[in-house]
Amino acid sequence: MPGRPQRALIASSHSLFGQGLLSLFRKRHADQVEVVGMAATLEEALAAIDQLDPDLVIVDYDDETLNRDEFLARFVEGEKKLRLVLLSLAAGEEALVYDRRSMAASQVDAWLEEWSATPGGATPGAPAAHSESHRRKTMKHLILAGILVILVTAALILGLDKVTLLPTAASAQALPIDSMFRLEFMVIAFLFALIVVFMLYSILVFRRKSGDATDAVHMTGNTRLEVVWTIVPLITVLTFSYLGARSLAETQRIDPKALEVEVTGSQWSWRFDYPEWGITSSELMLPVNRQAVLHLSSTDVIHSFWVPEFRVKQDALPGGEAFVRDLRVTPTQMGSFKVRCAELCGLQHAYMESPVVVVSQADFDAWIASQTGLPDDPVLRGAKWAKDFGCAACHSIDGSQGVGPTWKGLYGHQVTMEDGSVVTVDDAYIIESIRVPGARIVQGYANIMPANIGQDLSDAQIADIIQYIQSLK
Ligand code: HEC
Ligand SMILES: [Cu+2]
Repeated sequence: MPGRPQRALIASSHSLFGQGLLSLFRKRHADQVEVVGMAATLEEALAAIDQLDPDLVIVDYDDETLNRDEFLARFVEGEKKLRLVLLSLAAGEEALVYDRRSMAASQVDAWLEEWSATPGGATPGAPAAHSESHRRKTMKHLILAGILVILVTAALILGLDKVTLLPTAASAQALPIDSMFRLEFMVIAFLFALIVVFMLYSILVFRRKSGDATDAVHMTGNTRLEVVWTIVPLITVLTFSYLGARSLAETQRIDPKALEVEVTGSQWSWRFDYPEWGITSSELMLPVNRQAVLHLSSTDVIHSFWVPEFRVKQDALPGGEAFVRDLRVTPTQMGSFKVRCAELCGLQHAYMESPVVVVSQADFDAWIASQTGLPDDPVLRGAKWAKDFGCAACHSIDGSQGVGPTWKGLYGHQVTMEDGSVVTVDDAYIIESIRVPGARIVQGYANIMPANIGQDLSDAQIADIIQYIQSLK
């Protein structure tokens, strides 16, 4: 392998430096390095370079009278490119080479060999930005890592497509939301692959070989790369905010013929009123393919109306008219779903679910007809009010313990209050309990019955509830 020995010029004002190297090369590397001359100053070196045309210049790193920065500026960074080695023999066991790299004296031999075995190649230890073979190697790494990024991205997109994060999409509003999700997953998959592939590739391919104590190549920056990694994320974020705003507008598009439903959340149930027909229901019945506008409010704390199949979600706020929020859904699939409360709202928050049923227009009309006629039996009516107004969330009718006392056998019984007084349950007591829940508190229970739950109940409805409670023996 070794061809013609490298022609070296030694620059040092200390003759010992040159003599030492000279004898080292003569003894050990005669076939690799031939010292063609020695220079004590920069001027001498310049003259010698012109005359002798050496392949490389070895500069005494520690020589203060020699200006090594001048050498670097002229021959590494300047016009005339020349292989330049800065060698320090002063630092005891350490030899310093080319300014940024230091190596143990024991490594210098191996380094010299590697160095002379690559004629025309880069000076080992020097940033070899201009070498053709280095460029080829860099390209090879980039192409390999690029292919890996594409493969990992594709695998991630396929994998993420298989994961069902959300149930079937059952509303028109779900479409723009799901397509945003898909797009975001793709970009996320690509960015994840880009970062992780390059990181793992570097960790594996460029890991330190055993016995190598050298520093890595010194880099001060790469303007092109920095501009790219600022502009690309900027464009990505701007694109997503534009697409997001467009999708949001699409989910809020108003259909003037929308079906109006008033949705009231209270701890811990939902109530649905259809003002057009004066219907109150504990389940949300919707006709398919017709937009429904839900006017959301709350009687107590903040709740959040969420049917995952419809994708859209909106808080239900207490505070009256001014705080009513609208949510628009156009169901596209018939079937039974569930509305959940998506805002932690107290003890039974997790069970604050109500049925949502999407039916054909004909079935919807039939349901409306069946709801408008009220049963003649006040007990049946009372049961309906207890369900529709959410009393059942806290009061059982079978004697089991709930958040509130059971209604089974309540009427006519003696109840002990918090202050020790005893009350016999009659109409007046029940009316008071509903209208002013905080007036008297049953012993062993907290004062958590919603204070304004009674405000939407008429006296007649309360009378029905009393009959209903009376019937629960
Ligand atoms: C968030 C839970 C909750 C809801 C909803 C609720 N209550 Fe209550 N209720 C309680 C608790 C707790 C008590 C016992 C403490 C008290 O006296 O305020 C109670 C007490 C009562 C009592 C007195 C019972 C007794 O044993 O003396 C009546 C009657 C009553 N509620 C009726 C209703 C009616 C009617 C509704 C629906 C319109 C309703 N409650 C909704 C929690 C609730
Ligand atoms: Cu809630």
